[in-house]
Amino acid sequence: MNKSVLRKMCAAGAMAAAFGLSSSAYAISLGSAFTVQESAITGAPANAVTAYEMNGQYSEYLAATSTTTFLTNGVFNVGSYFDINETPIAGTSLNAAPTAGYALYGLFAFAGTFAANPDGSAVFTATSASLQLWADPLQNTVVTPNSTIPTAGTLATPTSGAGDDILLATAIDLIKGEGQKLPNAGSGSFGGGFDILVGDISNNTAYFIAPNPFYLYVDLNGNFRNFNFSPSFAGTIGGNASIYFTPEPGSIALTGLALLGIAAVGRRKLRK
Ligand SMILES: [Ca+2]
Repeated sequence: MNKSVLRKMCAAGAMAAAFGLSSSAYAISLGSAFTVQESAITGAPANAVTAYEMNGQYSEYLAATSTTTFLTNGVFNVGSYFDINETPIAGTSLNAAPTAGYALYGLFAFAGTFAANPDGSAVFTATSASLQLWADPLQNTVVTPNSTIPTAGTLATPTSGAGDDILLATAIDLIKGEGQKLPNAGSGSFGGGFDILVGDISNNTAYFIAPNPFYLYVDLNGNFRNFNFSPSFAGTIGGNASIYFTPEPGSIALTGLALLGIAAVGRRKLRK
């Protein structure tokens, strides 16, 4: 087993642990394969891409709305699809030159509670989340996080170039959402982040071929190092965004039952 696969499996285990999910179905399904058909995007040639992750950069505006509650909204831009070894997949139209090329971006808004500690660390618990994933065929959309405190769930609005954009997925159902800021001293390159799992996704099935339906797991690792909790705070944080897909647990359960059925049939055949 190569290191990246091991890391992926450990990451899935860590996600499951972070979410307090004892179900092995979750542990094995986070970061599972998904397939998109690029010709669903205006101008892109037919090309079915099977990937394990969307990876890119994000920016969010994070603000306290009281000593215990926060709101954040942000934008991520997908740089590449990643394969199971976390290597960018070549030969796709994602971020390729016009007119075949297209961009992908996401908009998110989370609300919840937080607890700040004397050492500068803090823990966030999301209580609501909304997320949209968009394709930008002309690669011309300009959108940045709302830098004022919006209403909970309000997504950033593009300032230009959104007329050609195609809505690929919408989620308003928070399954689980947690965040943390590490202590001020000795934090690493990022120092904090959010892990958000959303479901009840309405998606463009011409683009997202499989799995359907799916959950989206958004892993944000941001530069929280200079973010000062007093505990009042407001500011912009940027970093790395990883987006994973996972079949909805209902479909996993059905698949598991189907596999059990196949196994049972196999044993019966062996006995004959
Ligand atoms: Ca556009």
